[in-house]
Order: sequence, then structure tokens, then C-alpha cells
Amino acid sequence: MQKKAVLFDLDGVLVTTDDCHYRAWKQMADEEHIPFTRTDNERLRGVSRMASLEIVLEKAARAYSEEEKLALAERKNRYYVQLIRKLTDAAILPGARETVIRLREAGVLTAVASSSKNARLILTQVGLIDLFDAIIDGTQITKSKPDPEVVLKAAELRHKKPQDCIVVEDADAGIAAAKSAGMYAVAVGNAHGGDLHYSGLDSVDLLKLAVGKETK
Ligand code: B16
Ligand code: MG
Repeated sequence: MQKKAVLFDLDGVLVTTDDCHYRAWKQMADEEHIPFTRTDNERLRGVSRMASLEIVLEKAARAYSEEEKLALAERKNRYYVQLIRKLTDAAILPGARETVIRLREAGVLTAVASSSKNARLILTQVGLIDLFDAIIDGTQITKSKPDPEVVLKAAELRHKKPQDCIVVEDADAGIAAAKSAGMYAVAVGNAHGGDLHYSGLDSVDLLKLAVGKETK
């Protein structure tokens, strides 16, 4: 049996950056007098930066020009980068590092497929950057999830067919991307529509899925 490759989403699967995203959007929104709550922030999970901004602006009192929107997104990103530069390995989600290491020891290819343009910075900051055979992030794609571009590119980079890939995702848009690419989808957290659903990487038997071996 051919070993599968495992393509991990970043935010919400390997690391938790929700709070950094929330605080950065909140600062920008407060400055613009736009209401923004943690519940609103949940809707931004897995969604690209500009698409996230459109969601934030749904509650704005006035319309913003395209130029203003770019400036708002850049401002939010400046606040976000200041916060993620302070991240440590405490931001790694339970079971994430152990799962990736166990897969690699078994000869399974591991990749990151993230919408974030800051993915490499985050992976470096938390000390996971060397654990992946391929990293495709928001700087390398033209179409965001639910488009399958990000997962297809990660698979292509390692010469893997879609049917030999397992995607692990915490966002509905990412599950949709995996399914439309023809990949097996493992949903974690609040994501829906996967072939399997688990609370997090500490409860997933990914090695069993990837090579058919028991891990525990
Ligand atoms: P950036 P993922 C996504 O990462 C985040 O979940 C989402 O909240 C964010 O808006 C998006 O990246 C873009 O991030 O502004 O850093 O480019 O879950 O696909 O790893
Ligand atoms: Mg995510």
C-alpha cells in the first residue's frame, strides 16, 4: 500500500493564532469605529485576508474604496505581525508536533497548506519550520480556499496524486478545498464535512490513516 502524504492546515490545526488575529482585527476595527467581536472573528477562520476584511466591513457605517480596503488590510497585518513575532512553542496545538514527527519517522511526507501569507514566519517562530517536506502558503496561491489550489500545489510539489493525500483542516472552506481536490479530509475542531471528524491532533490516529499502522 502506497504511503499517503499528510497536508496540514496551519492556523487552528498546528498552531493557535486565533487570538492574534482577533486582537489585530479588533484594534483596526476599534480605530475605524466598526463593531467586532470574538464571534465575528470565528467567521474569519481559514478565510483569506481580503475576504476576512470584507466580513469585518459588513458592520461598517460607511463604504470603503478599494484603496482604503488595501490600507486597512495592511494595517491589520502590521498589528498581526507584531503579535506573531512574540509567539513561542506554547502556540503549538496539543499533539501537533508529536503527530508530525511520528508521521515523518514512518516515512510519510508532511506538508503545510495554509491561506496565510505569514505561514513561514509563524512556523519559524514556534519552531516547526523544519518538520515539513513542502510548505504552500498564501504568498504562492492566487485563489483562496475553498478553491483547491493550495492543497493541489502542495501535492504537486511532492509528486503526490490527490487520492494519496490526507488533508487536516479546522475550517469548512479548507474541507471544501480538500474534497474538491479529490483528497481525503480530516476535520478538526468546529469544521464540518470531512470524511472523519476529531477534536484535535491529540485525538487523531493519522499514522493509521497514512500507512495503515496502529499508533497507540
Ligand atoms: P494572513 P490557515 C488562515 O490560515 C487563517 O485561518 C485566517 O484567519 C487568515 O485570515 C488567513 O490565514 C490569512 O492570513 O492574513 O496571515 O495572510 O487556517 O489557512 O492556515
Ligand atoms: Mg485553519
